[in-house]
Amino acid sequence: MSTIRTQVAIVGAGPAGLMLSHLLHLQGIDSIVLEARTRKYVQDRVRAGVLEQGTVDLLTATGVGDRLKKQGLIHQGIEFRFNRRRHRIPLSELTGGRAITIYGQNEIVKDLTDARLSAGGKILFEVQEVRLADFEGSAPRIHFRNDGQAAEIACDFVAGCDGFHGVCRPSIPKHAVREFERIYPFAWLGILAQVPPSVDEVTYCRSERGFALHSMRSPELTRLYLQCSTTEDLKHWPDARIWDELYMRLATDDGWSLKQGPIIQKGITEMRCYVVEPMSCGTLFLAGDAAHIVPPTGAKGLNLAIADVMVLGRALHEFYSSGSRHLLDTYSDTCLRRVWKVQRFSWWMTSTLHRFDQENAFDWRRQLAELDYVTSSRAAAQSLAENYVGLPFD
Ligand code: FAS
Ligand code: PHB
Repeated sequence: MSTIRTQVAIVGAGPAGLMLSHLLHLQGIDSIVLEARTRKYVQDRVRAGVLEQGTVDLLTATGVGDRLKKQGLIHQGIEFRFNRRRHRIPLSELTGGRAITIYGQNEIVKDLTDARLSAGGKILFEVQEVRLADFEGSAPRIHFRNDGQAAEIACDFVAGCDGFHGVCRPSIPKHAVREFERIYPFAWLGILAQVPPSVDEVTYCRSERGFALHSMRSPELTRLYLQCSTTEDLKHWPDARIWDELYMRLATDDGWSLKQGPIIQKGITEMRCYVVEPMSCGTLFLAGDAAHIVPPTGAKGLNLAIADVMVLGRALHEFYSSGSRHLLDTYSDTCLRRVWKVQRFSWWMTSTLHRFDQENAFDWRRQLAELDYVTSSRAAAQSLAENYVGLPFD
């Protein structure tokens, strides 16, 4: 069996794992990334699309922002729709010029993978049976199979960036962690359509028939979501039914209309809130969806993953440059402060814009009052805008 030596072993080639490997490379710290899927699979996987200002600034500052700069769509506002009326939240005006950028998560994964491989970085795709060992001690190891051969990595630290369904978090003994969870009684049916967007900015809609969201990926590609039940079966959603439902939910009284086109991708996304505390155990550090899940209503999952690895990258740099473990020892607390604020915002967006089975007429009116307040009070709109473009890093 071959043993590979590195400083930081990273499990997962999603945005968290790849960004961490990139940050460590820029600081002269060696890492290896293990990924269960093929390169094509992770690069084609349609997920996030909204980047906070801080995420864009970090990608640009670390030299992987060229394509983002050329192809990203900068939005200085978002729109809320309710009672068939449109209300714009001027994000940039309310946050001193900060904005969001529309750029697909899969494009970021492409940019980071290219940057890592062209800099001689090591990413092993299609590995199997990843198993962590001795991470509670000072000499962690990762056992795995690569091309059918048993192999192991000996390292100083393990970064668990393997998402919610990975192996790193479950490797931590149950008694060493506390879990916080809320699962919503609905899901999102998401589509990617080959048609120009019918809105200029990301549009959130609360309608009698349920939530709907109009987003995009480019001037030719539209991304749309609608609230559906958790037991929904895609075969009961032919394209025509999806467009009809979106048409009805997004409708306004000012003549706006929804452009329709070929649907090239469909998927159902569950809606859950989840946090594990602490986000580290010995030499194992969790980042991104491996440690926390937010419902996508606040567009925060990817941005939170990047925020985590920015903190972890700094902590590992401090350790390797000065021997101090201070930032490593405070990594979990530092990240959790932001995680819980983002959980709060994502919960607010989800509970204000979706229909709940158990709701009554009072809840319905209260939701409307929430939206009326946030679209008519500058103070409330500013709070929303500050959260949406991304809270400043501590
Ligand atoms: P990821 O899940 O992206 O990556 C983990 C990687 O680990 C995967 O490549 C996986 O294959 C690999 N892996 C898993 N187990 C392994 C094992 N045992 N061995 C080796 N590798 C393993 N977030 C936003 O900010 N904005 C949005 O607009 C948004 N929209 C979303 C829409 C949808 C439909 C979904 C599902 C999510 C959305 N999110 C959004 C959240 C999403 O972007 C996640 O937060 C983001 O992918 C988290 O990145 P990672 O933590 O890197 O995890
Ligand atoms: C997306 O563009 O995929 C998107 C936008 C906003 C969200 C979630 C997803 O809240």
